[in-house]
Amino acid sequence: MKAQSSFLPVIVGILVAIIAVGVSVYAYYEYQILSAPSSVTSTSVTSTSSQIPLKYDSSNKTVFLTIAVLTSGPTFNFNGTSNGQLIIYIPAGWSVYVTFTNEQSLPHNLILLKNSTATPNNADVAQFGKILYVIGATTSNYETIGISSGQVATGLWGPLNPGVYMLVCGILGHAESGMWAVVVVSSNVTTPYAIM
Ligand SMILES: [Cu+2]
Repeated sequence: MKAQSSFLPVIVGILVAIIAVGVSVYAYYEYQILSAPSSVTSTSVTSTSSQIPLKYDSSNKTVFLTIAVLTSGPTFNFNGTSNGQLIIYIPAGWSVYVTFTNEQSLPHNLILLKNSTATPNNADVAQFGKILYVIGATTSNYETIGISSGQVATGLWGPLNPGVYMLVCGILGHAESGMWAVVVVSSNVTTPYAIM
């Protein structure tokens, strides 16, 4: 009995030591997680979550695309993006049903352009591409006319031939100020999606 009781403080001491080591290891990992650079985490999340599936109806080869000019972010934006950040991928020979909303009081329109330059280089979009479709204006008044203040306009574009196109606002200077996105029509695309 005497030998057993003298072991007790030793056992308690060992247990305390194990708990102390465990707590310090846990605290160290917590510290590592909390002090990890936030940019590392956000970069990996962005690169994996950037592919956005688009709604479509394969029976009539139509993609449903919603483009909104937002009041947040860059002034000259499509869905909050500017300067070609938004890239839309469409299967070859499919059509696109576009719903265009402008939440700003500043008027905007939406044009599908077969562009001849990589980026807009003129205030008039017709100077750097061929206007194929216009929503919110016409092919003759697109430089000044648009929709505004929550108005919605729709259009059906296509069927579209394979190629790279530009989505622009036709109002003078808007595309050059960043209001443009990219549309890629390709037989390599089977399911429509966008990245931004
Ligand atoms: Cu505009």
